[in-house]
Amino acid sequence: MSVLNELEKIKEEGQNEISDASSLEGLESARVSFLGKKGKVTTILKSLGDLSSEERPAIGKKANEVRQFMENIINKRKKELENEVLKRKLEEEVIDITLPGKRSPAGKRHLITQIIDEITDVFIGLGYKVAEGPEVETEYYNFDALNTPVDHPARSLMDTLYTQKDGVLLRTHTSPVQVRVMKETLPPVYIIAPGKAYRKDVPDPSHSPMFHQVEGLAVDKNITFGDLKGTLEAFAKQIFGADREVRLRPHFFPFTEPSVEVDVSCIMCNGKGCRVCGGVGWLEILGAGMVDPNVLNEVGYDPEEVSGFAFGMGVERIAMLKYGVNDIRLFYENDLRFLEQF
Ligand code: 2U9
Repeated sequence: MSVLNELEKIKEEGQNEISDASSLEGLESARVSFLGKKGKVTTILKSLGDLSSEERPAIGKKANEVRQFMENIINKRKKELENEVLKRKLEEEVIDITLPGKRSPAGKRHLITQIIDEITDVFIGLGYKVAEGPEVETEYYNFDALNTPVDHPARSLMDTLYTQKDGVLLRTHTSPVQVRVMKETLPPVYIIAPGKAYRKDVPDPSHSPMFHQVEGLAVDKNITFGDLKGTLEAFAKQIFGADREVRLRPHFFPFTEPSVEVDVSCIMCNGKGCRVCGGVGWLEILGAGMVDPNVLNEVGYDPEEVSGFAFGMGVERIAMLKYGVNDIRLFYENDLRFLEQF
């Protein structure tokens, strides 16, 4: 068979194989067998040099035509097969855009954080600044500077969590923050100190070894007990409702004199007496008093020049009263069914 006939046969053969190729892989192996390095057309093209100068032009021309022809039909078939693959993929991967989407669960602030923010907002509104300080404190800032005698029961190993290091403890209240601020700045001082406090308590429905406090301090010229009462009334009404009444009962704290405990009229029964307030009509919400002159002296303030009031509240207690939660431990168990309610 002449080379020209052979080329014609290769052309027909190639045409069939290429149009029969049903996949991109099949088409590629057809291309290799005709146009690859050792392919049928390539082999003839490579052997052109062995031909006589009479034969070479016609055979060379034909061989190049066949190569060109095959390249064209391979590219055409390739596009067809690629379109088929795409079409199949589009059919298989249909997305029903009418189906409802998957909602990702939205988180929220912990109830204790919400209450701290709410209380903070009330005092920001009254012109107070927020102050923070270390949770690991010294006995000096936590007790001594706050007029708490060495033999006071709160300082005992029973009630306070001491570290291995002498004179270093986990703060039992956020009051040391106010002591630090007063030592660093001159009056007037209007601050609140929100944060964690620690006490050596065994957990039960109303005790937790770690809890949160918001304490407040106002020191200025001519601060009176009346200012304290007005401030606490404004606070109680904003947190517990506009028709709340506030009642002060005498109490004792080492760092304030006089000292009081503060009640609001029961949020359930408005003072009539019910299950929430144990029949008395009042709920205890915080402690407060006029800053003891000994504390003012200790931080370098002159009690003859300035006076102040201070108050302290347990955030968990406020949250429990406001939402009727009956066990403080619920705040720390991280059961989403509980936390999600707020
Ligand atoms: C300075 C001076 C005085 C902060 C105060 C209370 C009264 C109080 C308790 C409430 C419930 C703590 O969380 S609790 O157990 N606190 O009753 N705290 S006066 O007095 C201060 C603070 C700082 C320099």
